[in-house]
Amino acid sequence: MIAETNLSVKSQQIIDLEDKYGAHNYHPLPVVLERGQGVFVWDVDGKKYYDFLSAYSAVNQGHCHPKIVQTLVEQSQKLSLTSRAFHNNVLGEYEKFITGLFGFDKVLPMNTGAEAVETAIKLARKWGYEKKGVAENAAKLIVCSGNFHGRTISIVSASTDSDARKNFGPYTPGYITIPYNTIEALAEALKDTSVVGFLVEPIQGEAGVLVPNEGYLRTCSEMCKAANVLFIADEIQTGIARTGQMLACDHESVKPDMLILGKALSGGMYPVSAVLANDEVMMCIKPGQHGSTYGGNPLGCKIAITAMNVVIDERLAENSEKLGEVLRTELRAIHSERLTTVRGKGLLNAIVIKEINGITAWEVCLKLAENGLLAKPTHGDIIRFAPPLVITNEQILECASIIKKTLESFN
Ligand code: IF1
Repeated sequence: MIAETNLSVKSQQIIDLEDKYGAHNYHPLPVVLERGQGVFVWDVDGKKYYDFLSAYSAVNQGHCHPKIVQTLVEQSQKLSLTSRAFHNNVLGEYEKFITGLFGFDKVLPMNTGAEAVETAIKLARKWGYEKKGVAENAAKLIVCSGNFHGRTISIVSASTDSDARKNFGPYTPGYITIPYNTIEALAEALKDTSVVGFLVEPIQGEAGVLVPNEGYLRTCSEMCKAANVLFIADEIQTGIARTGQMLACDHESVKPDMLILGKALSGGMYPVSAVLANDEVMMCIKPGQHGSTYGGNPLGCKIAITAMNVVIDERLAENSEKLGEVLRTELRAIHSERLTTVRGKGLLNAIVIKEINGITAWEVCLKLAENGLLAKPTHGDIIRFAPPLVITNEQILECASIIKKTLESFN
């Protein structure tokens, strides 16, 4: 794959199919992938790339991890889906495993991240009415500007990004929006006694890997406790070892009242998401009040158990912590007037590109792809770098030199 103009015939034919028959809800980089293994992906012409996006941190365990594939193959030939109309022999095993791993009484299993966020919003409201005593239909949720929590109507109703929300109204009411990483704003919002929860990303991913001040999460969780408001951590992107700890909240020893997981919970093999909470919150939902056809299916549960054991057995959080430091050090040593900022935690990082002579982050990503590294810009000038957590020190150093070479090639 080289620049947008001269793709191989094979790649162009495949892209033309998407263009003609598929919704245009994305603008992908002009690369057509066919195979993935570990930190590498190959395009249809056999060109090999480092994957520095990891499907937005869903393949933390690396592409097509053999142990996760094996679980998929085995369970899919036994029992894939029963619905929750009946019990199955896997769900209880998974629920015990995942609640024990993260330290909560119970889990509500869903499929996509957005579904889990919607579930958390419903749980917070239900708890607010039935336990906190908020007047019916008056519950409010505090969210942060710059948030990304998914693409459903109730979630984009909380968004401050015009692309995410414009012309999708009327919007779901009941949100108070405050600036991210600003304690005073949270203190003010918490004075409203109809607030039931504070929904926050420990690091704002889509906003461009915005890492809050040291102590922000701890102070927020303490303020929420004092105000009898649920601290709800959306760890769909920051969780599962991505930032150098199992959860980004772990960096400050913060235990959220509700934990939302997705993406790498299943190692990129199958949509699995989850909301974890203790009984005071979780038992507010009674039979028939929430659910989903695939939620808690035996195939997804088995895959999630294997995917999480891979994270533990291969010590991916430690690797993420160590190699994140290496990557940021290497990137900060690059002398390029285009490279203005390097930021991140663990292996969730981003650089900010200053446009010079019409060279934007998009052009940089096209050139990175030519040089064998896949990454994609967000919000125009930010490039997120998030390789699978199985990457080695040698590979990180090679990727840093690819990034260095690419930036210098524009000089
Ligand atoms: C897209 C990025 C966007 C998430 C957090 C919930 C969800 C996501 C913190 C919803 C999903 C994905 C969605 C995808 C691009 C990517 C993304 F931040 F990761 F880069 F959009 F902001 N909470 N993030 O990051 O989970 O329903 O997708 O399973 O929609 O373009 P989902």
